[in-house]
Amino acid sequence: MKFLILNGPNLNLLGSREPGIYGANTYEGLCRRLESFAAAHGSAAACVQSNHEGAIIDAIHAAQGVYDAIVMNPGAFTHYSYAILDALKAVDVPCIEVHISNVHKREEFRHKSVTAAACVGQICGLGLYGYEAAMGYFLAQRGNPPAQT
Ligand code: CA2
Repeated sequence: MKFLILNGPNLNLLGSREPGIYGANTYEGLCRRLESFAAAHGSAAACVQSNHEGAIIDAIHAAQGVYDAIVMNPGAFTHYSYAILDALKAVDVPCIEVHISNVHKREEFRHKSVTAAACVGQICGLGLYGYEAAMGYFLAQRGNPPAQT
């Protein structure tokens, strides 16, 4: 499978601040980990991160016909971007929304996702493993489940 791993605003700062919430791993480390996970399952992962809503929308549009699945952490756009919701609805590429932290244990405004309605499902609170869990779901759907570790 070909995965697009799409991360939104501020996730490029992973590992540099707020390790109590987001862990100590860097964004680059996350990308290498997910590329390795994909390769170990006969797949490929491309990582894209942007702090700009329009660039995320462009990446979703460009995924059509190129990627089999999107694993997306829209960052704070999760909570208010109807434009990203519409972009997900406009393409045929299935998406799982991932949040590193358990948004339901945090501020009220983080409890609502407007983008999850266009996703197959949502994973939160599992740290960086959530991205692999989402990829594992798609692999299993394709009859190629990841080995249990
Ligand atoms: O838990 C998540 O993955 C979030 O999507 C992260 C977003 C936040 O706005 C969502 O409510 C939940 C924020 C990402 C900020 O990432 C940082 C990473 C390291 C240092 C500072 C920010």
